[in-house]
Amino acid sequence: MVATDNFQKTAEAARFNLAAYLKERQKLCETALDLAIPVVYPEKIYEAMRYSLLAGGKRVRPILCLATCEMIGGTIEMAMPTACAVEMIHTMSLIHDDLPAMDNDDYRRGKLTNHKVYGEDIAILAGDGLLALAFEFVATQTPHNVPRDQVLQVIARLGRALGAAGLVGGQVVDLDSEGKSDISLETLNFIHNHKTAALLEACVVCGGILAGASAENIQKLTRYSQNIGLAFQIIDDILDITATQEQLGKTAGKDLTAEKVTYPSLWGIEESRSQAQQLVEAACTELASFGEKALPLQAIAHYIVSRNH
Ligand code: GRG
Repeated sequence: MVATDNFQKTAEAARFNLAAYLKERQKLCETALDLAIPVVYPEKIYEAMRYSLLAGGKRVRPILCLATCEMIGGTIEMAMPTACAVEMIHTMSLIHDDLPAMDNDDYRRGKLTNHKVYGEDIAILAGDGLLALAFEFVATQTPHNVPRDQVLQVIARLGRALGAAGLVGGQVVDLDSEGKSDISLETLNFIHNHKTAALLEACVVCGGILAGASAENIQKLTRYSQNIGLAFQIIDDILDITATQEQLGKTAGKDLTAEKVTYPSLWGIEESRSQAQQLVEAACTELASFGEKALPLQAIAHYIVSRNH
């Protein structure tokens, strides 16, 4: 049975070239993001927004959104405005996270952080500008073959994923936990389910909504994305210990220096890796009913635990 499973996994992997897929999707996203923000007066703010948005990054979130829309039967065009929006939102959260009032980081995506280049005032506004544009972009750029009530649902989902019930709430508990060594697993899960998993869930679920997914399929997508969301953060914590600044594009070892409670600090590296692997297996199982159409999302789930940056 195990031999058959392994054989099937190898055969599927051979049929699906993830590296080529990611490269092609990254290129599509780069082009769309570049076109999304022309530089006009007052140039300084558009340049600051573009500086962080076009600084690279793996583009995992927009690619998840596109892949889900396609798996459910939609097209890349239907999901591209939302894909751009989730990357704008993710980038704004990184800009604000890096500010001296929060994580105080000097490097991000291999470059100086936004506030180091443009100053704190403009960095805050660049984040605000990206956040506002994200919603405008979904509302005005989603093609009209997507029913308007689905667009409205996407806007509502994104808003919920970002606010106090999502990223903002997770960041608040994270800030509150700083310097405390007695953080429980429950609190750690709360932080990362909100700070990291909520946006990944919104990417996947919104991709499904745009393609008209049924309520049952939305449930499957929700469970898939919650599992990969937590796995993503566990690996992020491991990489903070094991990867170099060059690989990460930001300061390495920050969690250790700040004596932050992380998954590896609670479980150790090997157990953390094994937990992440189990979450990814569970995520992939959720998509079994989609057959071959689920290969991209399943391969992305495996990439999340095998990545080195
Ligand atoms: C969203 C309104 C609003 C405010 C932001 C600052 C803040 C509130 C939240 C912090 C969210 C945060 C920084 C979470 C960390 C998520 C994470 C694991 C980032 C790393 O993502 P990667 O590895 O990075 O995908 P790249 O650079 O590849 O995109």
